[in-house]
Amino acid sequence: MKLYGFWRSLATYRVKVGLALKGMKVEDISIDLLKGRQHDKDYVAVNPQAVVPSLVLDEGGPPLFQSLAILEYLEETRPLPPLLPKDPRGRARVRALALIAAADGHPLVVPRIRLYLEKELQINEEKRNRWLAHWTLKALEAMEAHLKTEKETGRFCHGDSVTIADICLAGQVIGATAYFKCDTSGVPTAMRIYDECMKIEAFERAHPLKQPGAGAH
Ligand SMILES: N[C@@H](CCC(=O)N[C@@H](CS)C(=O)NCC(=O)O)C(=O)O
Repeated sequence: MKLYGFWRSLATYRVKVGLALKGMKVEDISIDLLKGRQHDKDYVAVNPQAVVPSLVLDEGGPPLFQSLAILEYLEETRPLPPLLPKDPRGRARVRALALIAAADGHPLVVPRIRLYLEKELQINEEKRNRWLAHWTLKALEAMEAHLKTEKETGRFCHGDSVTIADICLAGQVIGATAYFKCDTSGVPTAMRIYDECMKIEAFERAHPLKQPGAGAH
């Protein structure tokens, strides 16, 4: 399999963690988002949305896209270890927590949004940075509100084993801490769970700042 991604990409991080947890190996292909390579003709042929990640399967066929859809595909094709609980209600909770990060928080800080704020709306760097930190923390606070009160929260977001919610939470915390320097003191449960995740090799080794080329820009 080939994974088109980028060291800094949190959506790529989600897929890398999922693949590692499932014990699957991929060839990494870097699409340099900071140089705008996602818009190259060759890559747009892979992913017409011009975003990473995209996963090309060994069996061929069109590449998979959207990190959560890819994680669900991995779950369905390689059920062990499970990344979703068995009960429908638990699955709904895990997916909902994951979506707070992946659908509500993360999309507000991706390169195309940042570029639009800068070039089209002429928003200066100081204000852009406030935007990035604000929306990143908002999503974490929304997750925290569930995690700190709901009895389903355990060592991880849902019980004592890793789920897709933890993968998305970890990416969101990386955005908050490694990129946007958010004050995370108000999200202690999220941070505790993040620390638990980082004890697991799949989470730790996929960390964006540990990828080849990290920090090169
Ligand atoms: N919802 C998508 C997000 C994909 C996405 O926006 N990826 C970012 C990197 S994390 C990207 O490629 N951005 C390119 C751009 O904004 O131009 C997913 O989860 O896969």
